[in-house]
Amino acid sequence: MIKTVSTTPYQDQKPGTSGLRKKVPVFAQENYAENFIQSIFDSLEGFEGKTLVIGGDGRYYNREVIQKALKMAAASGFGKVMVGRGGILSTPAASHVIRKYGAFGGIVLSASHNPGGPTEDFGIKYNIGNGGPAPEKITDAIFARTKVIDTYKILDEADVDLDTVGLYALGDMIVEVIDPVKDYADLMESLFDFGAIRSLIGSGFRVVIDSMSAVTGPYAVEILEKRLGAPAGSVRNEVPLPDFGHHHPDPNLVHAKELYDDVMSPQGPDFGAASDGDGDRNMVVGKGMFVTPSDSLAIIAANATCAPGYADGIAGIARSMPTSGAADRVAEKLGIGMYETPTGWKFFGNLLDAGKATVCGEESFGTGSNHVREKDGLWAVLFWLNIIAAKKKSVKEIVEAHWAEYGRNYYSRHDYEEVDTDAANGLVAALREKLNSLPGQSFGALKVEAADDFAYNDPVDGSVSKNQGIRVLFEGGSRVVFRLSGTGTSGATLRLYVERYEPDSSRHDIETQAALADLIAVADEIADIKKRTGRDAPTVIT
Ligand code: G16
Repeated sequence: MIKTVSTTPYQDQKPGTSGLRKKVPVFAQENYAENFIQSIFDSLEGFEGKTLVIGGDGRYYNREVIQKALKMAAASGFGKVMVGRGGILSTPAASHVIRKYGAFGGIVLSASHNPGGPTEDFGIKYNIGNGGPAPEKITDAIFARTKVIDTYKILDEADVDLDTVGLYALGDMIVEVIDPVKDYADLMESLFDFGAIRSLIGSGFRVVIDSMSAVTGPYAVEILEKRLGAPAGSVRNEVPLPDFGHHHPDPNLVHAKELYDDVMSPQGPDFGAASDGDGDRNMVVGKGMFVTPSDSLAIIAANATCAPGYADGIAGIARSMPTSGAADRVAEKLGIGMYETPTGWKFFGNLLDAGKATVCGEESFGTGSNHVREKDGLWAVLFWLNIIAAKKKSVKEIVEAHWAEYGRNYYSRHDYEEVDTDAANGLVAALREKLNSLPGQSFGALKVEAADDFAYNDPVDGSVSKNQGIRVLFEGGSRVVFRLSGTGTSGATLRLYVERYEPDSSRHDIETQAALADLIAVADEIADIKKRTGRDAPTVIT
């Protein structure tokens, strides 16, 4: 029976960089999740009788919201929902399932790299039929709806058994519980040379993946251990836990430090990789070499033809504005298009759909391609293994050869987390005021060439996105960028992105923070970071 429930709107349901992310106690408020889900459905047209995909990263509250979403989808007229067994689908796997089965769209339940647990983070995101995050015009419509919603519809039925693959009836709707791993693993096998990677591993090359007690565990075990023959135990923290084992499932030098230290130790593995809560981020570490996400994008693009799925070459590269310009040099050499978008994977969707870009990447440990419409952690790991197998070189040799050919973009991001929101907004407002006066000013040896607030004109649909980050560009190609994160759930997070280009290969072995020290000091001088945030140092440096 369909129930229509009266509700009152919440005013704080504005989707951020990637969907709505809030603490679990916020989501657990009466009708909070229901309001948002109904607002999604109310903002869509023509889905009656069609298929919706639902899956999440298994974090705390995942199952509860999936049951609500299933009953609401049935009450709203969807014909079928495909849901991963146990409520599990990694974000890239959800994107693939939407595309493969021609679904109308999908609901992805995740707060990505943010911690999970009763007082930690949860999130809901809507993906459209191309498998990618909904563009701003849809998220804006959803937000507008959340502000006025007064009823939602839900089926008054028992919960669906999510733990057994099969078909179930829910009112007039069919629920298909699917194996969350198989379709995705098959896709990876179709893109990469599994034979070559299997031989590499068989020859003694030791690979370790840290799934950080998050969603990629079952995927990594199936692909790395079962299909590629890596010894059992090569995937660590492989069981997804609702609280990620109290860890922060963010694959970076701070939260995946144990893995990093292991790979760097003399007796450690040759290659290490980690992924985040929902499986779309990746970190790649080789012995003696951490690969920055920006370099990873450039190197994957430069060597794309090593992988069978990209043997015919790539059409273009896209990166978010704060991502380093390393990929730009590759695009220039290959004579292909290069696109600079705002932060947020949703901005790549149009470029991928239009065939303008084949590979995309972001400094925030995200890399992916046109195989799905999300960034894809395991895809990036497999691409690296494929390149290593094809070139028969170590990660370090591959990275150093790349720098020697293209120059090195020294790059780092400094995060100031949980800063007072007014202080962070004040810092950005003061920077905006200064933009016109900065060009021509010198700070030591650094002279400002240009300064602006990044705006993006989408070349496919003509939409314009303004105020996407403040750039201060110096003569010689160095730059600092300031942005407030759109994914945090408490206070504000100020991100400072610092980049310096060094063409001279005799200067490619400087420690990153030392290579960027003058720019970091100038960034503080220009933005008054320490004074305005009251912090002496960033919380996270990547
Ligand atoms: C999300 C988005 C990414 C973005 C990242 C950081 O990643 O999908 O496109 O780069 O957040 O965004 P911000 O700097 O606004 O915090 P994820 O992995 O959290 O979904």
